[in-house]
Amino acid sequence: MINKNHKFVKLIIVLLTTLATLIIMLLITNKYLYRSKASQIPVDVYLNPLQKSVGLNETFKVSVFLALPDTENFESAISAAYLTIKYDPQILRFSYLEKSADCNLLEKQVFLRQNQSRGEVSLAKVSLKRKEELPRAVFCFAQLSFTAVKSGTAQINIVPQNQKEINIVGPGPTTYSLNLSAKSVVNIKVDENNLTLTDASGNNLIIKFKLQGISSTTRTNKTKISVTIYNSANEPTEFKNVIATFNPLGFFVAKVPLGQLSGTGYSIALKGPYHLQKKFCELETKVSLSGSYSCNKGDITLQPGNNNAYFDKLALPVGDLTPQDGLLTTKDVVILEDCLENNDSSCITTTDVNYDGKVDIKDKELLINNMRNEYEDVR
Ligand SMILES: [Ca+2]
Ligand SMILES: [Ca+2]
Repeated sequence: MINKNHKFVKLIIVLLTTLATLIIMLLITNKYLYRSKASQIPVDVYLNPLQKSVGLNETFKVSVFLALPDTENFESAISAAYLTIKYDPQILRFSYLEKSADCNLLEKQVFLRQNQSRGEVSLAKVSLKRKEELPRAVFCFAQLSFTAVKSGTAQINIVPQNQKEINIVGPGPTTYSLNLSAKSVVNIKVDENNLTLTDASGNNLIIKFKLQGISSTTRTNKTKISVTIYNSANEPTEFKNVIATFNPLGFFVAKVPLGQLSGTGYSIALKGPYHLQKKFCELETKVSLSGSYSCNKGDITLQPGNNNAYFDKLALPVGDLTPQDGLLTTKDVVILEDCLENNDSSCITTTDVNYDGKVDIKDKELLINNMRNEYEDVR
């Protein structure tokens, strides 16, 4: 009997020991599993928008969102991140980093490096806040502005962790891995005939035009033009100092706020800083076989919203230098000759008509060649 009892106790002890070992093993395994999980917290990257159709020269924004699975644990917040954003440099150009408060939760930017030839922007941001205030869940890491410089399709994406030094760190020992998906890629379509500009709210005239002698610019890619809109009674509304932006494909785009101007029978005259005025009677210029264009009666309808004008079939002729008098005369030639081979800033500003940063024979030729056959369009 004693022997039997002894055996029973022995059995109980063995069972208890086994159970305890199992529990300890389970705890250790669990702890180990939890740890390995914690060291691998995936951070999802979302870009917004995922699809975008833009016009040439249009500047648009792309937001980079980081998303953490654990929203409760302060330790698994994010206090700093370093990412590289890649884009097609043939089609797009990185413009600038937006300073919007919504995308500045990691408030201190410590590093921004752009490599346009490779199409890369590397950005590091950190937060100096206490860990309770650090961003968790889904938050906007950064907002970047790009400009479309060529027609075609392009992508913007985040460089994967195995290709580039990528770092996301939190306030605790937790480490993070970058989790990319289809939502980490933006598909951009750039259409050169889509002149719709991002900031073109209200009623606008968006003009695509060319300036004679300019297929590239080395001095500046912005210029100022005058736009005069004549209604059917030939009454002018003039817009001075309208900023136009050069596109590497060889044309400029300018935006004129139309206000209340709408209806039919309009004509539009453009005048550049060194140029004779040209008048256009249709929103899409039809040039003759010889490449010339002139018109009398305005046939342009201006509608609410954006009106696109394609005046780029011919270039505004060089001819009227400052002080502009509306004519190409010997006075203009004298102004240019006085500045020939003189590249101080005032000469460049007044007589570098082909925007290459120097006043030379090329500028003079443009002017002289036009003396024979160019006259300014008036009304
Ligand atoms: Ca003149
Ligand atoms: Ca020049």
